[in-house]
Amino acid sequence: MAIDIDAAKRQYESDGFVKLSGLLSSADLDELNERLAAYERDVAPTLPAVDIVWEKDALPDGSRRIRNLWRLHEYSEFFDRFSQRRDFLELAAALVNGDPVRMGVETFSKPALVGSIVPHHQDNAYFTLVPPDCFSLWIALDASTVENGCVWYARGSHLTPGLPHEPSGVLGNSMQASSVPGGLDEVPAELSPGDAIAHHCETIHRSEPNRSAKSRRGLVIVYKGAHCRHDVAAAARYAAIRDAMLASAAT
Ligand SMILES: O=C(O)CCC(=O)C(=O)O
Repeated sequence: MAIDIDAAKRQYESDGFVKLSGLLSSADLDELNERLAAYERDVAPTLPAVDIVWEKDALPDGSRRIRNLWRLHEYSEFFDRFSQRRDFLELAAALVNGDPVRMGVETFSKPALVGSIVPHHQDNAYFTLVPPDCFSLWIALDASTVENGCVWYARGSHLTPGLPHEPSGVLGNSMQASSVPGGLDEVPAELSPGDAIAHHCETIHRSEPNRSAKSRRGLVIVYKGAHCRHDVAAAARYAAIRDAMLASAAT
């Protein structure tokens, strides 16, 4: 689908997120599903612990499912290329107000029965970028519904940036907002496979556990402006929380 960039930017700036229905063709989607299956089979077993997160709970047969994969572009030429498609970079240039840089490629899988919660957070608590000209393109690989734990976005919350965050105890999302403003206008992002949401890095969002029999997988590509810099103190605070979480997961 050709993206109407002007309309998307208007909605993104007012709400902090915008839905891009039918972003991927069914051929794109088939290829992504095949590549991801191959990645989980061939690459995942070789990844260092920092680049893969497993669901804490096991399935009834004792097997475990992957929750997150980080930095897929560093291990796969396909995901590196896919995430820098011309149409994605054109959208990114408009939303980051400058030259776009693809920052990361990751998955947020919420496996059937055992998919875990993502607590309220703003992504920039992790990214620590100044100015916060950065967004995530969350692409649905499965139908994403309230029942299987779709993402909920708080409309307009990107206009209250920089909420304090604290350790969450959740593997894969080491931080959560310490408190959230009252009266959030939360909207569930129900998506069909191939739809996507672009969300600003200061938009408060969260998702519920998946206790349903249907998996809910998202491929997430993060873009920032080349002009963004790190807030060094915020980056050090996040690194300390992340490292403590990794150390406790390893014990
Ligand atoms: O997929 C989810 O449930 C959460 C995604 C998320 O937090 C993100 O893309 O920043």
